[in-house]
Amino acid sequence: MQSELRKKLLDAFTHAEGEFLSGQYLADLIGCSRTAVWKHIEDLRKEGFILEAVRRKGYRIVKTPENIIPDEIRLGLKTEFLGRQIHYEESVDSTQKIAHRLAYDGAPEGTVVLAEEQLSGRGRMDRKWYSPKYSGIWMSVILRPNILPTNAPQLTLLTAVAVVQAIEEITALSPQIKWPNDILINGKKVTGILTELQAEADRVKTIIIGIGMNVNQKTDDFPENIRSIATSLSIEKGEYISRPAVIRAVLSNIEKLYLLYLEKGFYPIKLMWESYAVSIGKEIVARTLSGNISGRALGITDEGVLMIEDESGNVHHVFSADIDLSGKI
Ligand code: BTX
Repeated sequence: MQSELRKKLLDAFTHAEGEFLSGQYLADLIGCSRTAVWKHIEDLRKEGFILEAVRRKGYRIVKTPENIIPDEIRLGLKTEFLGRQIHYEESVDSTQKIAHRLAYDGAPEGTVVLAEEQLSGRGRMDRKWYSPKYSGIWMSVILRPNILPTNAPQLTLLTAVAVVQAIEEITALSPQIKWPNDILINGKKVTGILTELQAEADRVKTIIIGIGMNVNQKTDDFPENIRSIATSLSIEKGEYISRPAVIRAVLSNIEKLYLLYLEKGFYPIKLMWESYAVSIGKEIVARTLSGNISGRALGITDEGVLMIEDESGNVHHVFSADIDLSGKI
């Protein structure tokens, strides 16, 4: 949208002080058709403005874009070390990249990288993670546990539990986990987790946990290729959700579970994880790089490895895969 048009529209809404402005009024004001007004309103929505449209009344602004202000997060944050250092950016390629660099340069454990948008947000196996401006939480967390590299996937599962508990606390929704890293609500993906390592042969130096949470997107905001599989907290709850509140809850739950993990090991986390897992006891197909395995998901091992029992009773250990819950190859 031209910056002059944008300014005229925003000025009009500012003067309206939350009252509705009709489509015709706005069309006259900026000298365009009502359809063009609607397009401009959509542009504002993409920038993070929350606009209400009501037939015969017109449009009004409910909320201006909410930047995540690091101080606002720190203010109510009940953690000892997680999120005490927040590296905040408006727009980045990927928060993972920045976190890797900060970790390499010696950033303290608990440092968090947050961005309003990612231009090349990444998922597992070089997949893309769609991270539009202002509507989600795109964040990477730096941890330095003294564990073996083979145990690093446990941190993905730990983070999944923390995210589920945070969503429950803030929205009272009941998410489920699909092994290893998808958080689903009503069968659709609301959060993805990507764990990356800086490690030596026998020791983890740093774990970078990337968390992508869809918060205030509407269904139409998702690109067509993921519209049927993705959802946001706002879609599921039917209301606007404050991102700083969700961030605080996620960070404090990660810290709580991480301290428990360092003290007691993975077992208590494993029990919690299994209580949220959607696949356990079900017929599933694990699509791995070396082929498909179908059978009943038995649970996870103490290392966080998925166990599947096939038709002949053989138990397969799956370290990395995409899970299909339909049960058919
Ligand atoms: P994944 O490989 O399990 O999921 C990636 C797949 O999920 C994509 O191929 C696509 O089908 C679907 N997808 C892409 N974007 C979205 C979305 N916004 N909502 C729902 N589904 C989507 C999951 O990988 C790990 C994602 C981690 C993202 C965080 S964001 C902060 C950090 N920085 C970064 O670059 N990645 C992580």
